[in-house]
Amino acid sequence: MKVVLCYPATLPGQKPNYGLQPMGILYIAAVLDQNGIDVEVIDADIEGLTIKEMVDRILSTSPDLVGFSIMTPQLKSALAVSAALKEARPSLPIVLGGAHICSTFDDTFSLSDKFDFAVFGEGEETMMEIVKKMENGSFPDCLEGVCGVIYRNGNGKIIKNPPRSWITNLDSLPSLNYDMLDITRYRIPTMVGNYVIAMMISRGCPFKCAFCDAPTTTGKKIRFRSPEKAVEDIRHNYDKYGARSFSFRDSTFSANRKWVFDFCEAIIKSGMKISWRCGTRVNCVDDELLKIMKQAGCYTMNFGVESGHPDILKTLRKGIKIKEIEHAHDLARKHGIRTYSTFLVGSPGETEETMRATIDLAKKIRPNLAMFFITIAYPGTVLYEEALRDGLIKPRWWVDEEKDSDSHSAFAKRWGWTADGALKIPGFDTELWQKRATRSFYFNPRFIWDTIIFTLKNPYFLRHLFNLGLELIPFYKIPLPWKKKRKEIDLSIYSQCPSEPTVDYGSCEEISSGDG
Ligand code: B12
Ligand code: SF4
Repeated sequence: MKVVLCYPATLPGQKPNYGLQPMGILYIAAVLDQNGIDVEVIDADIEGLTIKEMVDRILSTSPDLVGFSIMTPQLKSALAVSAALKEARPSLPIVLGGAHICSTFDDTFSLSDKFDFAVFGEGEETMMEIVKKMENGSFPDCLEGVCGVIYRNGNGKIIKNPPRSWITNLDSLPSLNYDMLDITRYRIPTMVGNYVIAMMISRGCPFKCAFCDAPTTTGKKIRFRSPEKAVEDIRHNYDKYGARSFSFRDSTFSANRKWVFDFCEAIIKSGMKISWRCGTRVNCVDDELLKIMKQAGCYTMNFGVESGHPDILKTLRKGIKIKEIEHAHDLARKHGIRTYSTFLVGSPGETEETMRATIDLAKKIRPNLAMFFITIAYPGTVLYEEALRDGLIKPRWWVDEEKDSDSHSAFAKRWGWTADGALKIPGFDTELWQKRATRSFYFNPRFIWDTIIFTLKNPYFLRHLFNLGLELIPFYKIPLPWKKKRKEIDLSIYSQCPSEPTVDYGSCEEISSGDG
């Protein structure tokens, strides 16, 4: 049986300069491969494939089962490709999985009948069980009772099976095989080296930030791969590909202090000279911890600052104080760890005054890079429920949102810079303030000076500056006579389906019920 797993292009036909390996499908592929199943992975996003190219590429592999991994912005692209695949091969089974499905469950069935089933929660064990059952039984009956699956049965009824328990022992998972992709394509502006390897060493997040989907999609209880296994994985990539640059995408990398110490000690002991990036909370770091992280190769740290105003931090349930934000940045600077800090613009209650506080704080803490993202209420978050209740968003805004690939650069779309799904805050212009904050931070003489000095010492950074410039300057808006407006996806991909939309996405508890 041949399984093809695809990470669809967010903006079909637009190739990004930056990106990371899609780990969700790489994990599923690793488990299938370990069990002798013929599996192929296609990252259509990094390749910037068009809808037609995605369809052709998938069909050329003669698959028996096709799976798409989607975050909310990739839904339409996945449904458009599915519709075209079904037209070419009506009996080809298609499955959806990923963060969007983990937070909306059966909702997508009410938008399209061009896919057969969806997997919510972790996909490794579920996909393995499905593939075995498909090899021995008739489809879709074989999906009956498989935990973590939602499917349309022979009578067209949508059946939601019980959730699957989270995988408690992450050491039971095989290492990822990056050979399934061309690793040299992957890089990010915050890291050194020609390419970077993405890894996820823990899963889950115990915190409760109102805007974040991580606890919903990966569980509220944090689970770890052991430091030994994690270092073994790094060693494998270090020896096999000569990889020196790693991006750890764990939700809160330093949530467990002891684990970080053990991990850093194991890296130091291994003698590997690597650079890595991780993301964490400002109140999950301290002097001693940052010291050992730096010794182990921590190069950049992403702090979720979100706002410079205590009221907004409170509304967002961030659970951090302004003092802690300042202290964490001071400590990182002391240890020579670069900081990349992320802020939100247009949260509930946002005003010009709260935004000024955010801009002032951003300049005061002097991160090496900063991003001002527009606050988006993703399904499955507390923010979604509250914004809906307060009339700040439309229900299922991601369905109505017109995706016009000419109106945003791929970078803006992929890295959450766009206003699709922005909250409608009375009297506050979110896009204007996003631009203002960005300009104010990057045109600050102190930032320019710090960056010039850094670039002189680290000439590799020039390439990032050049690439970022290319991504951010809106060349795509220039109306060249030979350029056709690329509007591949329109709302006609939604077919009339028998099922009702799921208005209440349920709480995180629904999927966490299998939690240990
Ligand atoms: C890495 C990452 C990224 C990378 C993605 C690179 C890539 N090529 O994958 C980058 C930085 C580019 C990115 C961008 C964005 N991200 Co992001 N990202 C993450 C992060 C940190 C880890 C995701 C991951 O790789 N997990 C590891 C794998 C193993 O887990 P997984 O993906 O959940 O996959 C498992 C299951 O979902 C399932 N599964 C997944 N795919 C499939 C497919 C099939 C067929 C099946 C059966 C099962 C299945 O099985 C997998 C294994 O168990 C999560 C937060 C977190 N800590 O989880 C946010 C997260 C997924 N991102 C999120 C968001 C909002 C975004 C952005 C929209 C905006 C932004 N600023 O972050 C953009 C959109 C990108 C796009 N494609 O359009 C949200 C998702 C919200 C949603 N409803 O979709 C999350 C949860 C973070 C959050 N704060 O809420 N992101
Ligand atoms: S923002 Fe960070 S700390 Fe907060 S819930 Fe999400 S992953 Fe956890």
